[in-house]
Amino acid sequence: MKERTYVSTAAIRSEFSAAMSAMYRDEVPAYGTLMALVARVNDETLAADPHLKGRLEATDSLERISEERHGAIRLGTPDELSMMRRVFAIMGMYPVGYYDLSTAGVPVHSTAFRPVGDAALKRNPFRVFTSLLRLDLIADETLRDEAAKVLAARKIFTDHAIELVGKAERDGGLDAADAKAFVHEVLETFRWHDKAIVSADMYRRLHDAHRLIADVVSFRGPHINHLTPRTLDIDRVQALMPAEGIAPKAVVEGPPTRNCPILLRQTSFKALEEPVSFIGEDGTWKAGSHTARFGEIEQRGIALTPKGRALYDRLLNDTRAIARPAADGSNAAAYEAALAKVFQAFPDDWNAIRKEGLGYFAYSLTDKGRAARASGRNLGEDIEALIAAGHVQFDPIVYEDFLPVSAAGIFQSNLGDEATQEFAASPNQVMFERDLGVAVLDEFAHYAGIEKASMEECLGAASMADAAE
Ligand code: OOG
Ligand code: NI
Repeated sequence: MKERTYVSTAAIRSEFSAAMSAMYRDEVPAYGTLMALVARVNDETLAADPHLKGRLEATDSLERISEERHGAIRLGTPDELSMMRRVFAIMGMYPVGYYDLSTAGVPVHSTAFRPVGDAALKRNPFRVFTSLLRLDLIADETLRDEAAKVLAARKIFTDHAIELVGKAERDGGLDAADAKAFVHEVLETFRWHDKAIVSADMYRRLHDAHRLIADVVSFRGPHINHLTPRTLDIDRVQALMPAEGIAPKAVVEGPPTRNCPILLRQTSFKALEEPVSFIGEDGTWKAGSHTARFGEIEQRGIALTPKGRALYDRLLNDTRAIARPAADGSNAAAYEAALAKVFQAFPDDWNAIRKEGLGYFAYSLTDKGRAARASGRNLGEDIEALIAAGHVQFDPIVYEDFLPVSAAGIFQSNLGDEATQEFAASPNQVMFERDLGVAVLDEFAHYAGIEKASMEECLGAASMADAAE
């Protein structure tokens, strides 16, 4: 029997990410402008910092950066979420982390689908921040029922996409022709539709309950609402955006500017008001508009340990107790000053971060360490001694996930400036995981695993009895 050859999940993910980027650039030209700006700033940053360039090259991370992006979608029902999980699994993307946005006045909870494991991330780290609408947080029972009815009737996946998912699950993969069709069919789910599936009146009522509810319920599918390229210098891109005709939000979300970047910093530009039409009583279309799609950039830093993350969360809270960024940007300077001051308590030196157990690192032999090994010396297994002797180096492991306070800030900046709604904090990870169909993965365990594997490999290489290569 002829052996079937399947396309790797990573190759399908790369194809899909590229197809999505092309589609969004077509639909939202400002995204193309932002991509060009980010590419330019990344080139300039690398030219000015040969050490950074060298380390990115040595850790196989340089190539992925220009290709790197994340997107976001908002789903309406548990069925949509569990099917989306099966779709992403075919691209090697799994749900990592649980984000409760209800505390921030956004009636959703979320996870991020992304590749896990060092090799898959280096190949292509495409991620999708995926939210599920929480109708249970809508007070108006009639509206809640109407919305649920509209959502139950829509089909966000094409029949062929669903068939191909079943086939991939049964056979353990897709061949080249099926993989190509899969990318094409799944892309349809993320496409923008300018014809709503509700009337103007219903849209208005949904919108009045919460703008996000109108965005999720009123359309045929969960249009991709932004795609975010990764920059090596977010402050520089933020400063250059206005000259490109793009107005960024007032403050960058996340930690302040630092020598040693931690976690994730993000900024976005406001969602565009776009023409849509609503179903009229008599079957005619009624013109209107909808605001959902925006642009964002991000800079990624080191993944923090639970101890480092607790320190980050505490410092962010302390900052926000001094100044909470206003939607209109009026206190941006005061907020940034408070952020910089409070975060002085977070060490800004890689070795200090490492020694205090605040961040995750990948360990490897230096050239000097390799030369010593080649001459047959056993360098021992004392990691601190190896580092002190210059035989071992450590590189920060990149944070691949998201931050709930930042995500809320990004959501809010796109929900308009009307007073934000308050929901009682009601994280419900159990319900989310039931709807998803699996438990979400623990981000910390994942980074710890990458660190541990690098440490074992490095110590093994430093101390093997047989040094001959
Ligand atoms: C998602 C907002 C969160 C991020 O980068 O934190 C997000 C949304 O608006 O649907 O994308
Ligand atoms: Ni985003």
